[in-house]
Parts: sequence; C-alpha cells; structure tokens
Amino acid sequence: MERTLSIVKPDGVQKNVIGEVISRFEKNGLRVVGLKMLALSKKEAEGFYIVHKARPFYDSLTAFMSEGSIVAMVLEGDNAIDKVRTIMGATNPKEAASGTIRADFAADIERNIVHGSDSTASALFEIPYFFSALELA
Ligand code: 3AN
Repeated sequence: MERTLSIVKPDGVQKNVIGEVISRFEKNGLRVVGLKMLALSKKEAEGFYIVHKARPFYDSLTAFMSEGSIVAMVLEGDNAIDKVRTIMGATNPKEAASGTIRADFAADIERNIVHGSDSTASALFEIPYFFSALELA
C-alpha cells in the first residue's frame, strides 16, 4: 500500500470536474483517505512548489494555484503514486494519452487540472503540507 497527494487545481474546480477527477481515481482502485477544499495564499502555493523555485514558470504557477479554491486529497492503493500519474496523463495535455484527465480537460501545460506527487519523497513532503495524521483515515 502506498499513499500519494493529489489536488484538483483551481481550473478543475472552475470547470466543475471535482467529482469526475475523484471518480476516475476511485474507479482505478484508489481509496480516498483524506479530502478537503481550501484556497491557498500565494505564499502557501510557493511553499508547496518550493522544488520549482528556480524554474521560469514558478511565479505564474503559484499565482494560478492561488487564484481560487482547490481540492486536496490523499489517495491510497497499490502503486498509488504511479497509478495517479498514469490516470492524470502527461504534464503537457498535448502529450497526454487519450482518456487521461489532462487530455480530456486541461487547457495547457500550466492550467492542467490536477496534481499528483511524482515520487515517494514528494508524497512524504506533500501529504503533511495539507493533512495532519488525525485527518487521514
Ligand atoms: P507534474 O504536475 O506533471 O508533476 P511538474 O511537477 O513538472 O509536473 O510541474 C508542476 C506544475 O508546474 C505542473 N502541474 C504545471 O502546472 C506547471 N508546469 C510545469 N512545466 C511547466 C511549463 N513548462 N510551463 C508552465 N507551467 C509548467
């Protein structure tokens, strides 16, 4: 069993696909063990994406991530980290396999609907960024 953090980003909330995203995870055998809706401040978005601090898109990405409500969740299952990334599709929706969340709903490489931890180390940083142990089933 493995746990990973996923986020329905502000564009996903705006496009009314919160349920669709969660449903795709559930249909692929992942369990939701933590779930919350919240809005990040710019500073909180910067903290979350601190690994991307040196990237040219850091300011734009963190502005986007703080422009509206998001839904953060912890998903549990066999191979959960890779499974979530497969269901999401490639970062750039133009390269995302058909039938993936990003191919179906994402506008571009930044506004790409959904986040999923990219490694065990990332999940270990990202899960407690949003959830305390008491908030996880
Ligand atoms: P992923 O979310 O697929 O793991 P990362 O971790 O490389 O992708 O990037 C984190 C986020 O930064 C992406 N979800 C996307 O919103 C944004 N991003 C990544 N690359 C670019 C880029 N070249 N231009 C603008 N935004 C980007």
